[in-house]
Amino acid sequence: MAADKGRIVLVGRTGAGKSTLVNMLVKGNLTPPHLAKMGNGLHGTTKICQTFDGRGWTVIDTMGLGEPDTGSVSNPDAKKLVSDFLNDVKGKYSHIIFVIEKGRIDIVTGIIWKTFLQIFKGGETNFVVLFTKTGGAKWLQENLEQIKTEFPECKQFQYVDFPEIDDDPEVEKENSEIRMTERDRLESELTRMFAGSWVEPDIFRMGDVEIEQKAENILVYIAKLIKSLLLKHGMKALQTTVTIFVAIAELVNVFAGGF
Ligand SMILES: Nc1nc2c(ncn2[C@@H]2O[C@H](COP(=O)(O)OP(=O)(O)OP(=O)(O)O)[C@@H](O)[C@H]2O)c(=O)[nH]1
Ligand SMILES: [Mg+2]
Repeated sequence: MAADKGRIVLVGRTGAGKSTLVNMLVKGNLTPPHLAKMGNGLHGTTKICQTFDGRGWTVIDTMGLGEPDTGSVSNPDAKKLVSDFLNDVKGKYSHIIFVIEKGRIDIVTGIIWKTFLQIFKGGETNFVVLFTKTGGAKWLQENLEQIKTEFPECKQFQYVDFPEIDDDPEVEKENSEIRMTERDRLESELTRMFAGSWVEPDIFRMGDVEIEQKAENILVYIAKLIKSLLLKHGMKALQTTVTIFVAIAELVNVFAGGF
């Protein structure tokens, strides 16, 4: 099907709501069977990058970053993980969307955002930061000025709330209508934003060798970033599973030479 509305890539932390967005945009509703499997937000559900077409959209769903369920990943695997990711998201886009669950702007989200900036360098004009589970427009309106300072590289901010499927048919009927209204509003906002202008991030033109190099650079970059954050905030602040693509310990060993 022709992607006349746009071609979107969704990137963000585990459980942010990327696959839910795929289902709403490409299928139009959350009625099972789902196109993209959705999770409970705790463990990574989407393990690979997948492209979906429908309702005029092409949407690339990516695996959640930040909380992989595997433990430590060895360096060659880490590099392959990143270069595979780069190859999967290499493309032209109408919207490059960073998806965040409301209330989850913290150090981990900060690291993922900075990694996102590295991955999609050259595509900045079409960046969107999209907050999910906001419970309406108010939260973003009230916090927009602060949020803009957290994401200075981005010029477009949006919110959405697609309530989860409810077992009670009466409640579900209402939820389904809310989701449809939300979908239509979000779609018209997305269409308004860039009105047919697409971007080609730098990786779009890269061959295999350059992608390999970029993957290496990104790993070194993340390692340095984490090292500086550790120095600034101390180990405690980062003792969660800060494991963007690979385990911290691995990054430390390989690139940073210990802390
Ligand atoms: N209330 C509400 N719940 C949402 C929204 N978006 C997603 N959820 C719920 O959040 C959970 C995770 O959603 P997913 O769409 O699987 O998240 P994901 O970003 O694809 O997660 P990974 O594949 O693990 O990276 C599910 O229980 C969804 O029903 C939203 O806008 N509002
Ligand atoms: Mg998913």
